[in-house]
Amino acid sequence: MGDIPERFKHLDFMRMDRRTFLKAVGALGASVFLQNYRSEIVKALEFAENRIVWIQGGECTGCSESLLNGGEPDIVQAMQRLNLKITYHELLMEQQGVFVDGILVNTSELNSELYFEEVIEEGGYILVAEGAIANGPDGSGRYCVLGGKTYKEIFRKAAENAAFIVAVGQCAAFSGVNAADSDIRDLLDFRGVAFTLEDETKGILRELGIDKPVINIAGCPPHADWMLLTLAAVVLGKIKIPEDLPGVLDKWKRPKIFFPPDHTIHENCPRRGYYDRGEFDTTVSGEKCLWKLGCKAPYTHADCAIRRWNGYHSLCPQSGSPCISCVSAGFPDSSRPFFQEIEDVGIVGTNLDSIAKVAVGGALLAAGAHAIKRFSEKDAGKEGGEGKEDENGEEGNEKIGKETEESGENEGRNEKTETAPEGKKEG
Ligand code: FSX
Ligand code: SF4
Repeated sequence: MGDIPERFKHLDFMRMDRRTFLKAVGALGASVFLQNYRSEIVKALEFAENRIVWIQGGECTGCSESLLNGGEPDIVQAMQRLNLKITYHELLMEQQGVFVDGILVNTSELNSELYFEEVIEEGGYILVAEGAIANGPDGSGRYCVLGGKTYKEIFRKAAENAAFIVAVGQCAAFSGVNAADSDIRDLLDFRGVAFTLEDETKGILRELGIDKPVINIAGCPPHADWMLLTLAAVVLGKIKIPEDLPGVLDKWKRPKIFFPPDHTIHENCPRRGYYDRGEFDTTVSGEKCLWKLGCKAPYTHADCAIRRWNGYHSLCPQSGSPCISCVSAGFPDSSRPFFQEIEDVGIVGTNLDSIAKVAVGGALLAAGAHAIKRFSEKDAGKEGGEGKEDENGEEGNEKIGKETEESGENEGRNEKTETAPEGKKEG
């Protein structure tokens, strides 16, 4: 992310109000942020103890991997600078055992179990939950058992004594791939912490009767910055819990600074020029726009294209993979089929009003004009809309339109659509 931008250089960081702080955090990478404000952070945290208990359920460990691969700063540096103490982390403690005179006296599994009980007893920690929580079969949670206990029970204990909960990754936030449509989905009954897919009534906290503040760090996996900087903002008192949460989180409990309601990945995609000129790849490994290969970035709200991944260098569409919108609450089913042009599955191109609402990034310039043309040819006279219904009986185009409409990002987009260059009108 480079050096600290001029506009942030002379600010007294610790005196910033929340809005400015969040802007700074959003504009700076974790590395620049932590380096430049190190002394202030140390001062602020002199007496603070920020214990983190990190538990893992139904997941692939990609979230922890993403954090560990964050790079600059690495997790150890970040912990030191933020005075974070990862008191318990299932994966990192895997090899831990109790030693007496240098000799291992117990199994790591038993040790971490005993240790976990102690830590939970103390309470007051930040609970970071990674992975979905199995509720099946029949509410027993037995489809995910760790060390003889159900993860549902482990989660319950950890959640009850936590100060608040950060659900990292799509699985913890929304159940993610665990809740993908399948013959056994209902039997397994995997839940997210506060939501299951888009359903807030099905979060495991509600099922367990626990009321705790929750922050969702979406993504499969989430960017290391999203996790680290959220924790930083909270431990520095810049986000006060629970009173500040309604202002800083969106309706999916995601920090708006990283998942901006008025910004989509498509707006800053390095392939955007191709999109605007109507030049699309139709097979993988090309260099043009990936819209026709199913790119979902035009309606995906995340700062991936500004922040970028892998040391702030790249993002999925940049490296040749269409965005699969892994930060959307309904993921993965809401993004399926992953590699098929959206208009072919009825999201764009069935209803002119909805096309305006979809507001794909900068305006549906190329693909949008193309979609409108196809609509006009194929479906003229059917403007009432015969869009493909998803399993909730909701039209795909309406569903996407709703989110963008709420965010107010549609304004002006329709106008641009009408100015789409001539060259886009291929059949
Ligand atoms: Fe889920 Fe985390 Fe996807 Fe994996 O562990 S968010 S499957 S990349 O990473 O929980
Ligand atoms: Fe980039 Fe995808 Fe937008 Fe094309 S549709 S410009 S690949 S984000």
